[in-house]
Amino acid sequence: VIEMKGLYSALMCSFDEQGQVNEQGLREIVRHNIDVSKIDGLYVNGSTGENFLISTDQKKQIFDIVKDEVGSDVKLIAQIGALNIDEAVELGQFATELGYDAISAVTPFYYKFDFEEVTDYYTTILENVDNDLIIYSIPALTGVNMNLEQFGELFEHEKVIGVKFTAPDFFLLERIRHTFPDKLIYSGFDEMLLSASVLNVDGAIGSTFNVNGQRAKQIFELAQSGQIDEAREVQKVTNDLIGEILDNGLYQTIKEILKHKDVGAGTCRKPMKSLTEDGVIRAKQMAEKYL
Ligand code: NAY
Repeated sequence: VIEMKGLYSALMCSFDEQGQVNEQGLREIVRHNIDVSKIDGLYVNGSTGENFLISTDQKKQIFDIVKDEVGSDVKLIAQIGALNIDEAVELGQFATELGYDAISAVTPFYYKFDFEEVTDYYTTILENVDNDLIIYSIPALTGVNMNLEQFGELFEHEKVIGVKFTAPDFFLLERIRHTFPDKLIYSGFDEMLLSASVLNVDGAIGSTFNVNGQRAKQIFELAQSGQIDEAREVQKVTNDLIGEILDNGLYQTIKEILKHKDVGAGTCRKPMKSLTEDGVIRAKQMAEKYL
């Protein structure tokens, strides 16, 4: 698992006005992440990829294009979690055959599943997909909160190699880190990267790394070498930017910033709204000020 450590962009996807995948734009986003943001890997079809707004065929199309563009330049994690368990298995098999380094699955959401059901979901995926798996925990969006013991139960399966931990709970994060030193922990909130890095996470997965990857890497590396004052400075600038992005509309603004870098990032899928004219101007100002 050591080679899976590092910083991963939660990859954006480019869509055209009809909501179809824009292949050229998607390839440009991938290249920007590798060549400019200098990330170690890509987390494909996560929340940031608007995964829960698109069809199974589109998910496969994206897995395909991204693998084709990346080759073996950086690590690839395929987010395959879905409420339809058959779809999750099918996508897991698909991404594994394409050569993705690991799969990841969001906890099942919406119906307020209990832990027995969550365990059954992961077991079904693990029994049917021949790949390592990273749990994707994002309680604020899924409603699924797991405690230390429950993470421990899921980690007992040797193919469960880690967790993408997207929660502002540093008590739990520290307990997981301490209790499971051999599992991979990826921090999921970019604005808390320094705090998570100090607790010795193995990496991070973030939406803003699509544009701010170099700073994210600095924060992570400075924290690892104990240069906390310097890391805090970079986190401060990063959070100035993230604050402005969140105020203006998260995914729309990151796409607009990418467009100012000549990356064909396209639009967001409905029902996500488009930026207003003012929002477009603000994104341009962010691009000029920070990137
Ligand atoms: C995903 O699956 O794409 C992620 O969850 C990546 C983590 C991001 N979470 C969400 C919900 O977008 O990067 C974060 C987040 O956008 C960022 O910290 C701003 O809050």
